[in-house]
Amino acid sequence: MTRSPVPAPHPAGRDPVTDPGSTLWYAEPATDWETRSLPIGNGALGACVFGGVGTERLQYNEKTLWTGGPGSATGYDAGNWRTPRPGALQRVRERIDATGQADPEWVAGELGQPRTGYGAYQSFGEVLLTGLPAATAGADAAAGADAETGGEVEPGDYRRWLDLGTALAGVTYRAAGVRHTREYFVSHPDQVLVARLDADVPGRVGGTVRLLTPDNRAGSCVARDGRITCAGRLTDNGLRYESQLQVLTVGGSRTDHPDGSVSVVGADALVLVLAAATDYAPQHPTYRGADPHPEVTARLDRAVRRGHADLRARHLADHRRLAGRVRLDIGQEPPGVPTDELLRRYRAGVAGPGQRRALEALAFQYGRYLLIASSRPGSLPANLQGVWNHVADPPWSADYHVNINLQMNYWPAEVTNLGETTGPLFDFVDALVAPGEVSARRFFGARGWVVHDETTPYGFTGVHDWATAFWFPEAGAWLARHYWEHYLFGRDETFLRERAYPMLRSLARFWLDVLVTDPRDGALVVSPSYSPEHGPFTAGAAMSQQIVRDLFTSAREAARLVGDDSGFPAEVDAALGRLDPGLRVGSWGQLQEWKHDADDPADTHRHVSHLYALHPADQLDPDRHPDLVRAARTSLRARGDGGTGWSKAWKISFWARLRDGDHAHLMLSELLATSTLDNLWDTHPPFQIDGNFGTTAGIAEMLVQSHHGVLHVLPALPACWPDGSVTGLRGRGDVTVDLVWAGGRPTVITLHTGRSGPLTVRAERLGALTVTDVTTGPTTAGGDPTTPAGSGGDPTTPAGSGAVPVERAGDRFTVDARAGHTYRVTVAAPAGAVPLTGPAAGSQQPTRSR
Ligand code: FUC
Repeated sequence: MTRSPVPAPHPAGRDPVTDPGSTLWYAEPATDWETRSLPIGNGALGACVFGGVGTERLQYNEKTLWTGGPGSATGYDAGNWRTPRPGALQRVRERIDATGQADPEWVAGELGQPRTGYGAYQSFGEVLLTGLPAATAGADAAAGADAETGGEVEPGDYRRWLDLGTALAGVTYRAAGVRHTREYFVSHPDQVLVARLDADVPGRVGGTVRLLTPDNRAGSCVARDGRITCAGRLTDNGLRYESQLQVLTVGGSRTDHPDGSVSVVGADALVLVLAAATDYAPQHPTYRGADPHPEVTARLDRAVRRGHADLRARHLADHRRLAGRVRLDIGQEPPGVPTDELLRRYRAGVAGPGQRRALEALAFQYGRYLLIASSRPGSLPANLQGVWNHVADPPWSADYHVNINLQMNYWPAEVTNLGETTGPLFDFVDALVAPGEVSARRFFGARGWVVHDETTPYGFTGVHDWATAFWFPEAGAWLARHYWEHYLFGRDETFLRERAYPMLRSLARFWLDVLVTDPRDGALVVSPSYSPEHGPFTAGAAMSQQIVRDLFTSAREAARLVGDDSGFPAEVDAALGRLDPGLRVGSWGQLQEWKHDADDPADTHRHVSHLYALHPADQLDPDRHPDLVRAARTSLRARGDGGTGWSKAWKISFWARLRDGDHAHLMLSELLATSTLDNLWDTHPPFQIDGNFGTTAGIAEMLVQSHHGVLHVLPALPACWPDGSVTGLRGRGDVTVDLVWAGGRPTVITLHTGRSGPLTVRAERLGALTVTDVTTGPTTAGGDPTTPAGSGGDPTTPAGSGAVPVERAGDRFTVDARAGHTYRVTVAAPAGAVPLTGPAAGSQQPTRSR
């Protein structure tokens, strides 16, 4: 029996909820992981809080714990053909050329193969606390656990919560006259999970702590000096894992038990600190690094030395730095009811406008929170479930699907000011290059690299044989767009030179080698080409062509910026000149999904792949391509307003790009009402996190867009958010924007510019402008909307000590910005302005899709 001191407890019993507007909270413990547990995480490490009264479960994960890959019991080939298939690709191309299409089953027979050693993301285990104070049979029935101690949980007093602003989760309840409070966080700076249990009466904290480990591994758990160490190997692939949990007490006594558990009696407070790791390394072909034992030990020792108060302070500073950059006010009101009840009211259509907006604003911040919690530098990117998984066989292995899902995870990253979270994505994609080069040679005899429909941390870049989802060589190019976007937003020239450009060039080389001439018209096309995840194999499906065009265009621009004077830019130019752009208007006015006009107006498939040009790419602009944009709208209407969670999320962004704020909002409300679980996780179904990220990105897209050198504010504001404000959204060109709007039009636009040069802003319903350089003080008034830019006269009227050059042309104005300055633009109502009107929220009727 030993006692180990920790720093003084923080006051127990204080209200743990820091901001009711950004808090998920519940009046009961969770009984179901998927729908009700609350996620916390630091990118590498994640945990789900159940919050039972007598028994607490913290199911936890470490991102690299994967079965499959090298050493897998079933063998591993990375999806590459086990024996060469000379002529197979050519046979498929020839059939497509001869007959116009090929049956997916037949193509899968020619080019696919059964998957072996693919593996799946694993749960690390659970921190199980039993015998916690004050559970009556009734209270524990709610917790789904056994009562081990007596006492009364006072009715209506229980609360379980997750605060998005602080990334603290917790539980509080009163029992037998004692308030018990638990608080949890996962620290990025210290790489540990921390739990603290307090009571407002000394000596009333106690219980038994153990680590549960799933049975698909060979290992053991031992307890010594209050430290539980569980270590071993996954039986499938021999991956080493280790987690260590230190039990610390304030007062009371602590006992190690031979079964690997540690019990505490009569403490004032209890602190648990957990670290976990594996010997995974993102290194082709072995994917193994150092034994995790020394690192886990050192990490935990360091954290314990630091003490709880310091760990908490460092965590708060770290999280707040990211989370606090963006604030959204759309007129939400404190909901005053638990989050599951708020969602129920939203679904039932009985939530008032303030409550509806409360859920919408919460969903926006939740996506940011989840990205911070599941994607921090130093680990793998957010997978299909972020970092959270409780089973050995999660849906789709909780892998990295790259025909939209991984990409969607990162859609909110740049625009909602979380650019740093893209680090794991780029590290992951960089690590795909070595295995992907092998696949590019084996399948295509091509330079560059390739990955298909889905992949794992073990560089699975080949194929499997599920006919409708095994072939998608365009995935790499789509991922490369994120590198380019990262540059466009942040203008980090080193990133451009050292990472974005090499990635774009490598993939462009792949496609230069792989494109073929379409005998129908002599254009360059992708063949075989498959529009995810339906229809026949053809040549030149719209999405394939649009993605390759996007890649070539970005690679070309990047080549110019880095001054590539090799023959590469000319090669790309030549190919671009012959490339079929994949943009055709078909017989019923639709944007064609295939090169031949085969779209069925009754097709409501969840993938709306042929609109890639509209979003995430920026190839279609309502002003410059009205016919194509009209066709995209026709296709989108036909596809309907249903679909899986992520599909609805994508449609928020599509409608935002079409500048239809009410339809974008309709998709948001559909997603919240029909594809959202009580813990606000998106459901495909089942739980799939991409829809959370797509929601946040879609809302941002409604508020700010920044294509082709124009920062467009409030491009798709719905009528039901007439007044509001947002701070900290990012635009391409290294600009951060804060907005205030009233009556549906912007009243104050604040621009924080990271680069010098002209910055053009667009907004509808702009009246006269007053521009202040907040950094230096001069004021410029004017910007008469009728004065065309460059019309000869000075369009601005300097009214301060130094002129801020501003040009005004209709709904646009241009500020000659200086790096590091902040410009505040106050916007008067346009002459004859009337308040924004439109359909009330939810008054549009959704149409269905699958
Ligand atoms: C794609 C989608 C499915 C699912 C899976 C993880 O294949 O078509 O709907 O989201 O990824």
